[in-house]
Amino acid sequence: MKKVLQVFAAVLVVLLLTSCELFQAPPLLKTVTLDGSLSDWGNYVYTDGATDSRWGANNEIHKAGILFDATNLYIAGEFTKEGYNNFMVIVDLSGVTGAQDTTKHPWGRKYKFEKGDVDFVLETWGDGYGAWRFTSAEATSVQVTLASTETSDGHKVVEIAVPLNKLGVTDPNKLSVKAVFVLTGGLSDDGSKQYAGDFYPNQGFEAGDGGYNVPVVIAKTISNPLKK
Ligand SMILES: [Ca+2]
Ligand SMILES: [Ca+2]
Ligand SMILES: [Ca+2]
Repeated sequence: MKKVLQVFAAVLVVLLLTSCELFQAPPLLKTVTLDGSLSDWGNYVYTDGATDSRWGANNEIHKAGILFDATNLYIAGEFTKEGYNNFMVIVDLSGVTGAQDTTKHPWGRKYKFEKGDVDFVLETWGDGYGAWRFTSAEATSVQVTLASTETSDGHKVVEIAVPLNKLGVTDPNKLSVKAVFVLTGGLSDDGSKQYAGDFYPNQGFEAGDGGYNVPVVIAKTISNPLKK
């Protein structure tokens, strides 16, 4: 009888461990194809207001998304932009230690998260990009893969893949990402203001000509996997 009980107990332990494993199912999200079409993003691509830019229809974020699989971080965007304005994404990766803010950005952008650090920043103007991994000491260029197209109404559409191992991610199974998307401009001549035309998600402080005291503190982000 004692033996039966022991076997029963052993089976119970195994069952318990297995169910724990199930509860910790890897948060690997989705693999997308880099073809400049966001149709494969499903619910992972979000729509931003079509008329909520401080700078009008030519500097507008329409869609944005971020997700990952076992090997890549993926970024999606649909936007319009003028001049040197860019579609920018600022990313905080769980388990990676980055920078307090974007001070080390080679083009001098001034943003920070209210909560979290900056691990990766990408800016794109459609058919080209700049991308950097941020640490407390420096921002180093990262090579990514980019596909871009243009819609019939002149929106630029981008799909980007960044190898997770270039971002310091060691275990994608435990990864969560947090991000904000900005239609960014530069700094005012005296460096006191950072210009930003549109945000996704909306921050709530959007106002006036889109010039904000530096650094711009990002309060609202999107997370994947979604926070429960
Ligand atoms: Ca695609
Ligand atoms: Ca918008
Ligand atoms: Ca917006």
